[in-house]
Amino acid sequence: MTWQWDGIFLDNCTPTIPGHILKAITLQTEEFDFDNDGVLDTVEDAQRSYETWRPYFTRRLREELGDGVILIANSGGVLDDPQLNGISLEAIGTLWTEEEATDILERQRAVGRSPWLGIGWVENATDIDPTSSLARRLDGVYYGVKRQFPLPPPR
Ligand SMILES: [Ca+2]
Repeated sequence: MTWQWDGIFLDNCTPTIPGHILKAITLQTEEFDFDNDGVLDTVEDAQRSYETWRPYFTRRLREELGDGVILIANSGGVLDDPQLNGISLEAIGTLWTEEEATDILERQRAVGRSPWLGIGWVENATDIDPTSSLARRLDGVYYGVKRQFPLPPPR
């Protein structure tokens, strides 16, 4: 494979399906058959399947891309995924305290690949100080300012 990128950012690679994604799905329909077995599935089925297969997805992605490709997940919390080089957390200061974010990032660093990369996304003014403080304290952790895009309305 020829490519000009050194890595992939996996948005919404969270421990569970994020609530806003489930809401977007169920606003469109609550009758879905995501495993195509002819039997309707529930949101709980989808959640269990996602939790079971998400680690398999990152493992298979790593196997396909090789060790030289940087994989970062926008994790929304603890992933402890050994296939990743790092994770990003949104809204440190709003959703997470600086201490909670430090713990989540350090857990991922302990099990993840080298080079380690962590990212804090600033979404609110109250995130600036704790996110920049965390980036100064922890090697390999950076921060950026994220622009929010609202989900499109359901059809
Ligand atoms: Ca089904």
